[in-house]
Amino acid sequence: MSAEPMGLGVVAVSFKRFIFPVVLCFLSVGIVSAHTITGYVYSDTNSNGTLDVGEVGIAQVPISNGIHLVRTDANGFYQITVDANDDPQLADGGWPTISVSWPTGRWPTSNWWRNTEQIGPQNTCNFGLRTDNQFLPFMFVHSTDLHVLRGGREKFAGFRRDMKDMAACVRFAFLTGDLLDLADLQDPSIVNPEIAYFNEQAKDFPMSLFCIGGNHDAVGIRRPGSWSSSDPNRAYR
Ligand SMILES: [Ca+2]
Repeated sequence: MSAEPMGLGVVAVSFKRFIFPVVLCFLSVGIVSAHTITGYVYSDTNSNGTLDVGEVGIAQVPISNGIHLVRTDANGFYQITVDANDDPQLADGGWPTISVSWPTGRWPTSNWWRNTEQIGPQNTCNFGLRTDNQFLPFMFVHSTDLHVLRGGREKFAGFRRDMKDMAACVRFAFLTGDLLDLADLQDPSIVNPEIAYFNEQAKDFPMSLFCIGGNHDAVGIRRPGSWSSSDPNRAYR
């Protein structure tokens, strides 16, 4: 990969082979043993997000559990193990997560990552990829540590407007944590409005939007007594 800075937060990139999105591997306190996930990466010719009869596998596509990487075989099949003991930081909450890195000329037809709650007890997970025209220079925006709502609502709203203006030439925006403002240390009365506002601004974003949480996005884990362990916003959810 070669990269040439184009301005604040904008990079023109020539990918030789793969787009490599990164995803944190979130593990659950309740998961204590390793288990294996299997599935296919396939050419989703009708782009419906489902592996249908006649759709074929794609070889040599990387699948990651956030720590380790495997590649699909000649039939598009992969097998990867997730283990809660692999990363101590993940003991705060959440689920093991796997993700696909799609080749140049492809784009996912459904979510490019799944956690084990979404995958379910069958431990099978398929990733569909459609063909995609990708012209050079391939441009995206990387923004980090937004800390929404620090500085007020206008900051993220303004960022969204800027992205709308750039949507014709920028393929996607990539936000890395911290997405929220010290959400690990704050009460629900502060954090939940931040989450609601972030989701509101992220909805129907003017381009594909990829987000990765940071350490302060582990909601409420350093605010004992303020958050229920069953709260759907708590920890890495
Ligand atoms: Ca299909």
